[in-house]
Amino acid sequence: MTQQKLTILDKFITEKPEFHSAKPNEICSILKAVEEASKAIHETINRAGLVDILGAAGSENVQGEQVQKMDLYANDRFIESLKKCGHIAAIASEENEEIIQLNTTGEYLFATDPLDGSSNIDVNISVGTIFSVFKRDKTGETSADEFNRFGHEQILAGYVLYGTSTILVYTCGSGVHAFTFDTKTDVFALTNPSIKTPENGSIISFNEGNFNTVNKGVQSYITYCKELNKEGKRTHTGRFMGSLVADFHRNMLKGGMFIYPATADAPEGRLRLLYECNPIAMLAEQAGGKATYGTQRLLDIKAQHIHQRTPLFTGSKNMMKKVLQFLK
Ligand code: AFP
Repeated sequence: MTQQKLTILDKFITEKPEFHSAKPNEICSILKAVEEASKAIHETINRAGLVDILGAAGSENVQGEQVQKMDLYANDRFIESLKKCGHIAAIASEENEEIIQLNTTGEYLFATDPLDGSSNIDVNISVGTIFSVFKRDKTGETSADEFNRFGHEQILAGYVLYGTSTILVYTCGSGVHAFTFDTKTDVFALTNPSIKTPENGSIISFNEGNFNTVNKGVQSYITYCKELNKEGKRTHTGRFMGSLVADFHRNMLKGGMFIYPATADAPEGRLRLLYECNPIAMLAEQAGGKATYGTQRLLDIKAQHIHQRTPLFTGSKNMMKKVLQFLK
């Protein structure tokens, strides 16, 4: 195997002036903090079972879900790294009921699910960190209301996928770029610049266990996906890992559709707007796909509180066009 000559993340972001209202050195510093925290998480996840990090921590988060030891570890790493970076005023994290104040002089707000899909760690399935950044228009102590913004106001969004390799994917509003963590050289190197998602796809990601609890429109679309073609062959393939970052990443690269609609158990949807759906929707659009909460664009929702939930439909342009016909 020959080692490829690849651009490293730090060099790429300083040389690519695509930050709109944000200053390149500030974005660079925030991404470096993300890099630092995710390297620590990568290392610990890879040693899960060898070190005491598997299983539940014995508490519930604000959503009433079991907190995993790894959730707390990941949350602490992000808080630590973002505090050091100096540009983040406050964090809204899935793991904390209230926002976490970091620096009164910070110019940005950071929303994160530090470890999404963490119930999968015990069975060695991919998990991810999801993050979203807004620019502030004031300084001083942050109020939780400052996070009540439209998704289209995000200036940086991304995720880190801890999978067969660890990949950091981000967008600053002009393209989606992916960097793979090189454990030999300890850097994230550009492996997939300017990702464009296929306009068509055949993957459908939906938790079938929810079928009888979703509305008729979603049911009809799922039934449509199961129809056979004239040759009696399937037209779609089902893939759902229960790990949003992994499901989205696969669909973005291969072409597909991820659906987590409102259900009887979760009438407002299961996924969180600020730190799951907003960043995923920005990435989807930047890669040429679409994201809605039904028939409307997801990035046009104005958040009302930091742990707000929303339905999510995201994927390839033509698949999204099709699902919308069923939702009307
Ligand atoms: P956990 O972080 O609690 O494992 O939840 C993962 C997640 O937020 C998202 O990654 C999945 O797509 C979704 O929940 C799966 O939810 P269901 O188990 O209800 O299908």
